[in-house]
Amino acid sequence: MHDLLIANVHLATMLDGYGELRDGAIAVKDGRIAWLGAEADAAPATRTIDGAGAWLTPGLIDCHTHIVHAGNRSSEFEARLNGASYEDIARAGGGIMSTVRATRAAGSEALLHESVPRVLRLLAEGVTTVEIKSGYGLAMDSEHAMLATARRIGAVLPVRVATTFLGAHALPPDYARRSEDYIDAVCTQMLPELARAGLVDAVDAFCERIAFTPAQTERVFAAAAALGLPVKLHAEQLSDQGGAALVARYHGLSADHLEHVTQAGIDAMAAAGTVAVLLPGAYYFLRETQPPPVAALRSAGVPMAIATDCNPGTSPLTSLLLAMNMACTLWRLTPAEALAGCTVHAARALGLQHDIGTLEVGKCADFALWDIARPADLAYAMGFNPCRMVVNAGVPRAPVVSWPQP
Ligand code: DI6
Ligand code: FE
Repeated sequence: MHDLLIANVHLATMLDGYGELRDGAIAVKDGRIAWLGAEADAAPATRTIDGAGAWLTPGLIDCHTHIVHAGNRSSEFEARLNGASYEDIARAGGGIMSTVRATRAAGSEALLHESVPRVLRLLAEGVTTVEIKSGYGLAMDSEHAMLATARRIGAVLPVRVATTFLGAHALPPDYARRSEDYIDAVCTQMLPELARAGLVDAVDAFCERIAFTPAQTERVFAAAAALGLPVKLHAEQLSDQGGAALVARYHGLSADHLEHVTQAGIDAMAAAGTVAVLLPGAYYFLRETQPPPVAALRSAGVPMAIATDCNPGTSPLTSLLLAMNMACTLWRLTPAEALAGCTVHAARALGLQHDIGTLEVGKCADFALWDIARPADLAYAMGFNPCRMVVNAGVPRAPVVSWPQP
């Protein structure tokens, strides 16, 4: 006997496009998908939920966020719109270092309490897995606090959390003009210790003129490989650094941003099976004008994921549905590609494709139920949330989760 049957639903399995199965039902046993098929063939279960004609998709996956951080940068946003220059803001101590200062100063409790409301916004829209990066600590204790907070979020809220160590995000002021020394610390102290503490699922870096060089990035990747950890990369966001080819050489899970990626980078990703994680929120917020080469990625067969990049500086975005809409309107992804980008391909970008991202027997029973007429409605609407119910590993919940939980 199955534990749970959700009947009277249309399924988007996300196998081959939407993988539509109308007038279907899905059964769960021990937190996993035990059966799915036509409503008429469903066997009785211990508990049955009437889906009342809703669409059921895999739970959404936000595979690139910096959602754990303290403070925000709205004053910078406002100053810029009142005519302040980048230099004015930097002189006033703004930019990424202001978030580093706020994150270092916040205790673990404050970090949790500031971050949870953002995560709740994602959860209300059917997100069941979120990736969370460090990178606003840039020192052992504060990077540890960020990753431990990410793990706590996964323990206290109904969401699976994948952690990513992004020590090579920016050069901290205490290492000014000593970037090689900082990369030494990242590779020989921070990463090994944080990995030993079980806080690191993957390793990321920011390879860019304003951050770290390809050679420094490669040192971080080599350290990750030595620890058996998968890598991903902020690549080709502002300029072409050859980062996509570099991360592909390390069989990376993903190359993220990619506005400036070349055909050689795309070919290397296709050969390695590296996912392209596209981040329309940052493109929009920075008013970038060069879109990622979606047509070339598509024709090379590189899977495209979509994520919020939720961060206080370049993408203060906590709606994965809006990111889907932006990917379609700004870059001409199809609604089916956008939904695949937040399910099947996002799972692959986290190395979790065996467990989540599609509706298949044996996979984890993470679902979102939507009051929509067709799957394209998810990418179509802006600022509208049709999520009716969410299921985390077989456990149904309301979309809106209260905090602190009763
Ligand atoms: N790319 C970005 O857009 C953010 N980090 C990165 O690697 C910027 C982070 C910030 O400004 O706080
Ligand atoms: Fe990012």
